Amino acid sequence: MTDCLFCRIAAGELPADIVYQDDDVVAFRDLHPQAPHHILVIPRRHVATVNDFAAEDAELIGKLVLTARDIAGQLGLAEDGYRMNLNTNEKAGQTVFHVHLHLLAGREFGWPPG
Ligand code: DGP
Repeated sequence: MTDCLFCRIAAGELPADIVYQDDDVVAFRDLHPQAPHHILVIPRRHVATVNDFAAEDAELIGKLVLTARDIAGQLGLAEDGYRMNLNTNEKAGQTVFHVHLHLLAGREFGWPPG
């Protein structure tokens, strides 16, 4: 059994509020939301950080973004605006080492991010 938290969520071994899934990606609500809508979109396959993607993963990377875009649209958030974020390694705030794209919406966001 893997000890990767997000692999286990993707496998259905741990509970999560899943909003979308297919053969390649899984999207679920963040346990500690930083905005009224905070959804994580992950590849099913274990990839620790963005640094570990290969050139051949371009389609999968695109799918993470398009999945988040489509979820934002389905939730009626497209016009109001949303943010996507990929934290990579500790200094950038990555705490779970399975790539996850944050989709945040439902409030105003500052720039630059903290
Ligand atoms: P990051 O800091 O970029 O690695 O984001 C990790 C996110 O994962 C953080 O916002 C909290 C969320 N998270 C951590 N553990 C769980 C969990 O067990 N379930 C869910 N749904 N989210 C989790």
